[in-house]
Amino acid sequence: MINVGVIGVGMIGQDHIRRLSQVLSGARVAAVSDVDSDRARSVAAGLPGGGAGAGAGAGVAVHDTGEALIADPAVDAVLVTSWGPTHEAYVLAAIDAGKPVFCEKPLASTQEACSRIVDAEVATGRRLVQVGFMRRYDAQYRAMKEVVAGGSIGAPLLMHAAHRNPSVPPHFTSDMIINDSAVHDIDVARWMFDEEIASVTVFKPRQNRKAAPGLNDPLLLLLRMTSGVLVDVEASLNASFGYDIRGEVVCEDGTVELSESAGAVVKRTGGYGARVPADWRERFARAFDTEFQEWLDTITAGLEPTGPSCWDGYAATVTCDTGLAALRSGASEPVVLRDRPDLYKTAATS
Ligand code: NAD
Ligand code: ISE
Repeated sequence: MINVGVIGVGMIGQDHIRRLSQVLSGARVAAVSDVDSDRARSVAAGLPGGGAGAGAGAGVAVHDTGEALIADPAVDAVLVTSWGPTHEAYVLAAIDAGKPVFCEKPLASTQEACSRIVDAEVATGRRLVQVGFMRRYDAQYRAMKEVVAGGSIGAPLLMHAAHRNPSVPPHFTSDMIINDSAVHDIDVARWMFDEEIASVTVFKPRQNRKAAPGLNDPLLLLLRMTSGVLVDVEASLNASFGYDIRGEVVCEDGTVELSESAGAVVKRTGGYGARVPADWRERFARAFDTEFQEWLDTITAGLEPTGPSCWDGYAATVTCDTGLAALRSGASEPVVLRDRPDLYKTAATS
């Protein structure tokens, strides 16, 4: 049984706590921490053994700081689900403590911070960190990658992708369309074709009337892979009708695409239809489950994580930064990465 400590118990933190405690096997939430201490206490109180103070036997400990949680000997592994700019300090502290750490995206919010994490992990000589790019665990994306890698429909030429959110909170900015939303599509492109992104161009279509003033919604990103494969990504924030994730890879002898729906398709007089997911929690629920079960299984076996690595987190953040530069310049901007350390020479398997 892996005792997991969770730092940041907001929306996704609570969703992951639910899956760790109620859906998956082999884990127990042993401790929580949040700058909002009332929220941390209330989340702990809702868990089996909850309500107890820090260090209290088999209860769920509530720590004042993330650092105290990481240092708690009762915590075997750390889950970081706090705001992006706070990730670096917690991931570095977990590496320093020699504890496996699962960090939600982004690994860190600047490329310099990601690079410091890469250096710290490389210095230990082994992987301790996994980054939360859950699309790699989605059954449809996995099937798509298998077809592309299998070569049965020839070499890939293009990928079309759409990432449509029904709506976003008022604090959402144009930059966040790239580094909070499209970062997933950037990771998918790198993983799908097992190669880096060479350049990014960003186009601004006509603005959606539902978008807040000044918000460039939607955006169209054009990613050129090092092999020349082109990936276009429509990133929309106010699709209204639901959370719609689309992907199609065009190869020399055929195409492969994500299915319309994972659920049942209903036909009735005059038409047919299926459910559109309400949000990312619904669309990727099974992917998150698989992501965490595989992470727990590797840790339990004493192995290094096989999922998205610090290198993947670093490359995604650098590519997002390049996208921000392209948004401002209107030109194609080159992605410039540091040398890939030997620890990450083999691509993550998930
Ligand atoms: P949220 O605002 O709902 O929750 C964040 C929580 O972290 C809050 O409770 C906040 O009080 C707490 N917090 C902030 N700073 C902290 C600190 N220094 N120490 C401890 N706690 C702190 O945000 P969210 O939507 O749950 O997002 C959290 C993270 O998860 C973000 O990095 C976000 O990008 C990521 N995320 C990933 C996905 C995905 O699809 N993989 C989806 C949503 C969010
Ligand atoms: C959110 O933070 C996520 O990571 C979701 O997967 C993404 O679809 C959404 O656009 C982001 O805001």
